Amino acid sequence: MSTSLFDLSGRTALVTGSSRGLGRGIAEGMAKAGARLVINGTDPARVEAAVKEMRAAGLSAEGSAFDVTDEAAIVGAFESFDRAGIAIDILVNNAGIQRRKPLVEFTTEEWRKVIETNLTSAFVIGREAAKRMIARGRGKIINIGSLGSELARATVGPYTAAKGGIKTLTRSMAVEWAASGIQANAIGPGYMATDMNQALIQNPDFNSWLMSRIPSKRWGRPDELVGAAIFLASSASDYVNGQIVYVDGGMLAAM
Ligand code: GCO
Repeated sequence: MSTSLFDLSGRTALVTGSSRGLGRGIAEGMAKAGARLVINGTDPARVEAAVKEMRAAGLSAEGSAFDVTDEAAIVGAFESFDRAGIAIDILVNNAGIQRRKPLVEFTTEEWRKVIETNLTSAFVIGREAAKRMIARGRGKIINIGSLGSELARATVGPYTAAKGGIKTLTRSMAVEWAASGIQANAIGPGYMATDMNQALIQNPDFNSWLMSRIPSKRWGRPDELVGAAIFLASSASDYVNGQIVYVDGGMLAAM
């Protein structure tokens, strides 16, 4: 079967939070599928390093360092893309943070920081990307959700609330923008072995519980999100809208 259905050649993808972690894995996978990648992060030096490493690997990459909670920086970044003639064909709203403590101990400021980083950013960046995608009559938006988009775990209340919002924001984007040729979907990673989860990975009691809950009996690898990302970024998903694809080793299927 032709692989052109999954070919991203000629398309430019912006992946937020892609200088490391899940975002970096998704960005590299999309670049290997032919896309030109715009690498984002808050730290210009880390973004530059990621771009250099990807270029050294023969991949098409450039950097755009901005804080996804800074609306003026986001608007400025898209205006710079406009001036440079860069059309963002694929947006992956990946940037996010995790904070773990009992809900009653979170300050309102801590709550706001998680919601702003994990949810509001997807709205603001999605809005700026969609304005331009609507004008072109096509675009792909992929929001990164979580098992927390469906289920709650104690001590991660703000993150869970944000990721629940990602699921329904994705549906809102799909409903409003599908007629303009935009497909808006989400990926729900399960427990992936990333820096953000190192505290959990190092915890024997948590690992024992988690392995009892995951049918695949293992943590996921960041590169295991690439297939779903390429599917949702490519022509293979042109009639898929408002969906969340879980890559979770079967965890959501199990009681
Ligand atoms: C946690 C983890 C989870 C995972 C992922 C699961 O503290 O439970 O950080 O939130 O990262 O989101 O889908």
